[in-house]
Amino acid sequence: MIRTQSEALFSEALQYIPGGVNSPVRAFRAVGGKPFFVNKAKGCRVWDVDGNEYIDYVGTWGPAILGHAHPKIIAAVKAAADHGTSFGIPNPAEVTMAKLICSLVPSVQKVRMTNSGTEACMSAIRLARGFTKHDKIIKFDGCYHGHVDSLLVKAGSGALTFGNPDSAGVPADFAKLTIVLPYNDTESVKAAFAANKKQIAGIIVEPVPGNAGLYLPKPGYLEFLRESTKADGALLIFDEVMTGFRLAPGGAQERFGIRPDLSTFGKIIGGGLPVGAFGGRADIMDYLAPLGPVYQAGTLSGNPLAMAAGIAALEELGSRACESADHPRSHERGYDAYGRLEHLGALLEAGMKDAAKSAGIPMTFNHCGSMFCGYFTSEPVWNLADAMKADCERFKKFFHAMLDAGVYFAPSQFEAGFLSTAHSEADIAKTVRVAAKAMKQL
Ligand code: KE4
Repeated sequence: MIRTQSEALFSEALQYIPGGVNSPVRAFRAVGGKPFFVNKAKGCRVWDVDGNEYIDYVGTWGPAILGHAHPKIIAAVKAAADHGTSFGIPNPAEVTMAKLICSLVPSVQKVRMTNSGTEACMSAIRLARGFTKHDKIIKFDGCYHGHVDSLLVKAGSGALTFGNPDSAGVPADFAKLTIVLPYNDTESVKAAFAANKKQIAGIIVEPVPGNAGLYLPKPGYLEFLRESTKADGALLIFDEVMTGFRLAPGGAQERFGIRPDLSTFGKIIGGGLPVGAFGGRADIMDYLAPLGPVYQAGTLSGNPLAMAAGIAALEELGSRACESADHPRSHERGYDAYGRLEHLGALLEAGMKDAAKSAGIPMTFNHCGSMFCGYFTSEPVWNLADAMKADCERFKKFFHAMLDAGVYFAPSQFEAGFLSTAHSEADIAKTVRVAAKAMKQL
């Protein structure tokens, strides 16, 4: 594929933006080569500045669950923009959004909007510490909760008592209050609570981790985290920035039947505009300013354009019929967005597994609803250590072969892929056909 205009833009970007990008994963460092620049997106496709078309399985990292430029979202943003872009004064859309989130997610009795998932997770951690008056936090390796100082932490030498910074600029003293444990492992959680009795403010966890590829909770694991936190007076915080409103209308907590104390959200509820949110039990949320002693704020929190886009997205997701003329089942009444996403996820998994088998390539393909990751390993992947066994060199070759054939997967073996209601069975058939061909060259 010719990408001369993207290359020229990247050279220019490198002069003004660190690494030429506003978020590191976009720089293609994990797959080599140079990023392409997009100036148009519609449905499940994006077009780069050289006019190349790609079937998009990144979906701007989750927000585009209805596909790009969904007409109802675009219309909502245009209508809202005519009345102003920001007020810094309460606006009706904030109430509509809060009621929608509370109605869709039963564990959320009150919710506060932010401008990113990072802010949501940072605020939820501060709230958990303020409410419990405990300082330590447990997180899991491979889980990402935004670039929060206290969460950019890797397992420390005293793994059960404190962590070490996972980024320059994070003071060791900050990291010491964060304990990092292996995901899907119950013994380490028991040992951490035993070694830190009544010192843990909370566990923050991606219920279905999507930031080291994608792996699932083992049966009973999330229930175990719920009981362990309750027994010690710690809070259970579900980071549903990625899974929220995607894995079910009420997110992973609905899919797996868990009631966390707090949850964080983002992505889908902004319809592609900057957004985050955190919510949960009213007795905890009421510790927030201006009611309580935990301070949290944001100039653009509840921004009217982001609210309009997010409300349109949630209402469309909840509508009973998915509007997409080219989908063979869209005419069926009651064939709703979530049923369709499950169907497409299963179709992609079956096709990719067949492609790998026919090419004689070891691949573990994990999926949960419309989130997925194909790891180039023959081993099952249940945590970060398993994921690290994947053949990244093979992934790099596969990624570029797919990209040159017009299929855009996440530019890292350690990222999740996302389906949308705008993907069709024909798109998946093409993707699988191209993947089978690419795998034969690996
Ligand atoms: P943001 O601050 O990027 O809105 O959200 C941070 C965040 C928090 N929690 C989870 C579970 C997340 O997946 C994220 C952000 N996800 C990444 C995808 N790996 C965003 C892509 C990027 O960083 O450019």
